[in-house]
Amino acid sequence: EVVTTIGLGYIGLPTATLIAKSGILVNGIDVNPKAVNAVNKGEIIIVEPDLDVLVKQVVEDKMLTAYLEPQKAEVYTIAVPTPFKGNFEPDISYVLAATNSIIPILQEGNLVVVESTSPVGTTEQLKDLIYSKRPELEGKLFIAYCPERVLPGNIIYELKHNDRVIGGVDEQSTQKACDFFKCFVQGKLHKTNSRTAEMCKLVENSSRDVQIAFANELSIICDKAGINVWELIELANKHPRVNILTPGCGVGGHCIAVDPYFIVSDYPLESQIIGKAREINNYKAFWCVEKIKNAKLQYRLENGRDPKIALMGMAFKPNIDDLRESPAKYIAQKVMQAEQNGMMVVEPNIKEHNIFKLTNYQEAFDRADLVVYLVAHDEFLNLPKLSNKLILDFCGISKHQV
Ligand code: SAJ
Repeated sequence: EVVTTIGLGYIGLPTATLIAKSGILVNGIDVNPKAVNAVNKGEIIIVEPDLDVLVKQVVEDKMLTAYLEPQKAEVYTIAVPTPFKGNFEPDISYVLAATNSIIPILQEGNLVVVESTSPVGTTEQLKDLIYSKRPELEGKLFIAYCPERVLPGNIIYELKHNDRVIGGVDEQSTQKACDFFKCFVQGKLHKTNSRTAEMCKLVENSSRDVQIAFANELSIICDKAGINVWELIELANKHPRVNILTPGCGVGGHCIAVDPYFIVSDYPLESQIIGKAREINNYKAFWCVEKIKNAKLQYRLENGRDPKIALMGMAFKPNIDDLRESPAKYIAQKVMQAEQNGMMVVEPNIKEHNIFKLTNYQEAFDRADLVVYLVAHDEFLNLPKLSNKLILDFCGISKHQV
């Protein structure tokens, strides 16, 4: 059996690598020549623990080869991005383009699996597209949706061990896709139809978004009520059936801050909580900017000069180097607009940045009058909890009241 994987990004490359590692020959396809050349040299252009060693190994063993153009295979997997357009509508043009690119080479009995996060109905739409262009294949292909659920930073482990939801456009497709995933996934495989599988992926991330919005809303309420939200959540979580997540400076990344819009845009009237959670999580970053401005004013009133501000953390979550859709970066940009000189930006997980001059975290802390914790990186846990500095803790480092 030969597999062709379309898309060699954060999901496609680890997936291709793992399939190859299980002894199946894999063609990895990407429109980006840089990605293709890197893979063929056994290198990677994304940051993910353990991936580099595995890629090198399967490429050297000639089990994985990258190409710009799709290659014939028995199984095709599609793992390309689905961003949203300006009006928050999902943009499935990459999935359509990937499908169009394999249509001419499809053969009877082939399996096509979509892994990209997609609005409900996308897999059926792809089925119609394929059969409209290759009517002689109607009913002779297997087409399924199987979303990816891995956590960036832990992809290789989760790819192998997470349970998977597999939804075909018909029962035979579901079964065929299950047989394929069995080859390299150790987690349980759960069978359903394609629409349920599509909705399941969107709901998983929306559920987390809603729960984080609850924590973020609490942090804003507690600020007004003069209650320390960190203490409050710790206490409430002592209840056996309460499990409140951690407030932060907003929700970032390319999944949780994006996927709920795929439900809202198709079901705007029905998705009240999901839509509101997005608003709250977006508002939280804006609220943090206002808090920083107010703290600065307060400092000026009390000290007759502006404070030196240290913004601690820029990534979209702790202990990673990924700045995509990062609320901390948004906050830094907003604060910088008002504050060019007295501001230091810290991100221990990256060496340099094109907009911000980065300062070492210890040095920034020592020099700052106002310390703003934006991301709970491990490094910051070692900094003094008590000091004469003004502290704004948006992510629970010092557990100061915000
Ligand atoms: N966050 C909080 N408070 C919390 C937890 C998270 O503010 O208590 C923030 C983070 O700082 C970050 C954002 O939420 O800005 C998202 O981080 P995350 O760790 O919750 O999730 P991602 O985006 O790295 O990965 C998610 C995962 N989905 C779920 O946990 C339901 C992952 O399993 C998915 O595969 C991934 O989205 C994806 O690709 O869809």
